[in-house]
Formats: sequence, structure tokens, C-alpha cells
Amino acid sequence: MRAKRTAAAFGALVAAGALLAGCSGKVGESGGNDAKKLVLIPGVADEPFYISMQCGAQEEAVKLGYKLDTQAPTQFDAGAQTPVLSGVVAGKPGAVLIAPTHATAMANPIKQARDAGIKIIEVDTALDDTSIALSSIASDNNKGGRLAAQTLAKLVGNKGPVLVINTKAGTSTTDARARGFEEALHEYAEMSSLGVQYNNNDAAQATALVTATLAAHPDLAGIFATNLSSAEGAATGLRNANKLGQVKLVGFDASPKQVEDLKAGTVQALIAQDPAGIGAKGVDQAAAALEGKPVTRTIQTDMVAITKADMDANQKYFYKRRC
Ligand code: T6T
Repeated sequence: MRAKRTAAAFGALVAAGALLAGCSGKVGESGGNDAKKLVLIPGVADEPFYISMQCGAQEEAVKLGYKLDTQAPTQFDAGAQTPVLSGVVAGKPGAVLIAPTHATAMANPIKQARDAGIKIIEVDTALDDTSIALSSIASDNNKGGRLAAQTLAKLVGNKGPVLVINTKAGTSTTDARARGFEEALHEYAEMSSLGVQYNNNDAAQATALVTATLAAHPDLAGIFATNLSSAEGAATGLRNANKLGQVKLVGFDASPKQVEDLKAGTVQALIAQDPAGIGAKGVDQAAAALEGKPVTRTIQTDMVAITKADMDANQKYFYKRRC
């Protein structure tokens, strides 16, 4: 009797196991991934925007009972981010929060991660192909670019030539900021654009671009720097040329160095994002996806334009070097 019952129980277990295997699909599709493990893959290591994002994500993961690892490429580059992602996929996490370093070049590697059963959440940057990630969390970057144009227009008295220093073409966020800026500039009849120049996410290259532009256009009225490296480098270029305060500078982001530049009057306005909020909301969406709860496809986080006059009141927006 007991043997019969044991055999029946064993049979039921086998059936339940088969059912579970059926639910999870092919091996490697979703089965076998650790549903409590999340990995954050930022655009680049050791950078205050992504460090702040990691701090927000880490705190939220602890709150929700998940383990979060961070693995970052040493350069903001698809060629550097792809092997990091491949290594992460091999570790079978339940979800990956990723800031794709290129809107198209990262599509295949991220698709492969998704096909390995990993839930994909985009944080900050995004792919052009919106069918791969379950959720994307970012600032409204086009609006941020428009805000930069309005802020710079006010600073230069609505006239004169202005330059955009951008990071790398193909970065969804900074491309949207540059587009928003150029669109809004059309509303100012006496302002003109000297175009967009790229610094490869390298502050030293941004400095060189500003030096060269000042030599060719001594009447340069203002600069919009679309991200941290662009703004830090542009500020150095203005300082080297003794043009501080004369050429107005509006920069995206709020790294400790950018905040110092704002205080010193090298930069007139910063458009700060909420990287910690992006990280925390990314974890919320990953957890929802893993727990079979509804996921929100697009989430926009806050941005704020900060000047020297209101910098003390806006300290909570300053990025961190460590959590
Ligand atoms: O501006 C941020 C981020 O939003 C952008 O996508 C890339 O550059 C930063 O990380 C700042 O360096």
C-alpha cells in the first residue's frame, strides 16, 4: 500500500516537473535563469551619472528582495559593452537593466539576451527597435534639448552663433537632446547654429573642439554640451581661452566637476537628470516582469535646469561619485 502511494506520488512529481518544463519553454529560453538575480549594465564604468543610477537601483533591489550586480564596460562603446553583456547572459540572471551604448549596434546582442530568457529593461539610453525591451526608463531627452535652447537663448540675449558639443552619434539620449535643441533654436530669429560636433564621449576632445571653434568663430555666443564629458570638456576649453562668462555654456548632467564649474561661473546652467530614479524604476519594472505583474513600456523621469542662483536648493539633483 505504502509502496503504491510512493509510486503515485513520484508519478505526480514527474508530471508536475514536465508541466513546469513545458511552462518555461525550451531549455535556455527562460528556464534555468535565476529569477532573483538582476544585473545592471551601464554605458561606462566609474562615471557619476551611472554611479548614481547604480545607487538608486541597488537600494530598490534590497527593498524588493533582489540581488543586483553591476558590470560596466570600460568605454562607452558597443564593442566594449557587447562582451560584458555576453558574460552576463552566461551567468543566467532573471533580468538585465541595460543602457545600450548604441541605438542599433546593440540590438543583436540584446536580442540574444532576451532569447536566452532574460527580461530586458532599458535604463537611460534605448534601442531604435522597441520590440526587444519590456520597459524603457529615461528623461524626456528631446524636451531636455529644447529646455537647453530656451535657457541658452535667455543667457545670450536671444542672439548670436551657438555650437552643440555632442558625445557619440548613435546614442539615443544625446542625439534626441541635440535634435530638441536644434528644433527649438528655429524659434529664435537672431540665433544661428554652428552645427553639432562630436567628442566621442571624451572630455579632452570636447576641449579641443571648443578651442578650434573659438579660433574660427571669435564671436561664438554660446555652447550647448549634451552630456557630462561634453560639458566638462567645454568648460575647460572656455577656461583655457579666457572666455569664461563671455561665451555662455549650458550643459546636460550634474557631475561633481560640473557643479564646481557652475559655482565658479564657468557654466551658467546645468540640466540635471534623475539617474537614481531611473535605476530604481528600472528595478521596479524588472521585478514586475519577473513576478508576472504588469510592466510599463515607457517611463519618463524628472529633469531640472539649475543655475548658480538656485544650486543650493537643488542639491538633491547632484550626481554622486559613490553611494
Ligand atoms: O548624460 C548621461 C546619459 O543620460 C547619456 O545617455 C550618456 O551620457 C551620460 O551618461 C553622461 O555622461
